[in-house]
Amino acid sequence: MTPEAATEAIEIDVHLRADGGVTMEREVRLGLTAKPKELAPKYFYDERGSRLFEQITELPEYYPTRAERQILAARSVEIVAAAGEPGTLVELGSGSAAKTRHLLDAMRDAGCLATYVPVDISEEITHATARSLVEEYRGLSVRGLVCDFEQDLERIPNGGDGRLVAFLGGTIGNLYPEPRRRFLTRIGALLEPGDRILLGTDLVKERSRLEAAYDDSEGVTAEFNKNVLLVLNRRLGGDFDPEMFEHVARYDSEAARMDIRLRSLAKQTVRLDGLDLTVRFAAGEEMRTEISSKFTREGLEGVYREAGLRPDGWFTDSAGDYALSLASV
Ligand code: SAH
Ligand code: AVI
Repeated sequence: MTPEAATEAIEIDVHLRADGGVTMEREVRLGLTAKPKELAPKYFYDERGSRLFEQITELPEYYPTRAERQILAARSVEIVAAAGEPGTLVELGSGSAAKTRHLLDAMRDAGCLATYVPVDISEEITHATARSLVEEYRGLSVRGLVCDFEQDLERIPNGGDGRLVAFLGGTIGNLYPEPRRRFLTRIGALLEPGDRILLGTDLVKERSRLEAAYDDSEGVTAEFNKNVLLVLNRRLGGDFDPEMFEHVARYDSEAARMDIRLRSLAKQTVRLDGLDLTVRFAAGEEMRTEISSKFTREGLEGVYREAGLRPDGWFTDSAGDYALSLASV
């Protein structure tokens, strides 16, 4: 494809700085002045953070990506048929869309593939993904959205030719229960009768495997976690020293979620000029940077019900580690 043709096939709207970064400033200030301190996981994903996540997906300990890929490789034809052979695939938190190719292949082979709508907060990876996909899928139109999907969900274009809304990777697990219910309810409002959501969820399993998946022996997840501090330094004029924090990944079996934190290695003071804020950390103080919820089939069915969605498809990998589920309105 010529560069001109590729440019015509791609349209990406960026809505990150529509509010001049005010949301980030407000959220980070609130998080750093709260007790205990907390940062939202969406701030991991600058260009380096997206690259580190890609490395995580290849780690021996991080099974979710492999499990989801296995399901998609085996069941995408069935999923696309169950979704009514949609013309548009919307993908929330699309990242590199590596596994998404299985769905796109199935849509192309069914003769319905027209439009792919990647929705991601990371601008660089969304552009790179769009460029690769228009090269790989002849005639594909990419209508991407770079935004916070929790804020800008309603900007997703209405395909008119049937939509499958994929939310893969287990990213739904990074939302707390109440925001998750609101988010799924809003997705439901976007769906027309016959459209489907396809949700990837990691399943409850033994602590040792979960904790290893989030604290790998090569230290990639630790780097990914600390990357949020570099993002704050760059975007909010901070002077965090990532070496002064250590990565903590614990499974909270009562809440059925991984609890990811950064622990301050000493008593220290951090300055964020962009917020005109000085933050004090005690030695050993922990700041949560992410949760990653794990589900059971029954629990997830309850989550769907609370959001007014009807589960109508359940697919797991051979080891039963991970599930893809379909739901409709
Ligand atoms: N779907 C891919 C990537 C998962 S990583 C996979 O399964 O491998 C999570 C992705 O969601 C990242 O690409 C990140 O940039 C994006 N993301 C995280 N929070 C987001 C938010 N609030 N709004 C939009 N995208 C977000
Ligand atoms: C993107 N999300 C589903 C990943 C997860 O497993 O919760 C992010 C991640 N955090 C640490 N490792 C991977």
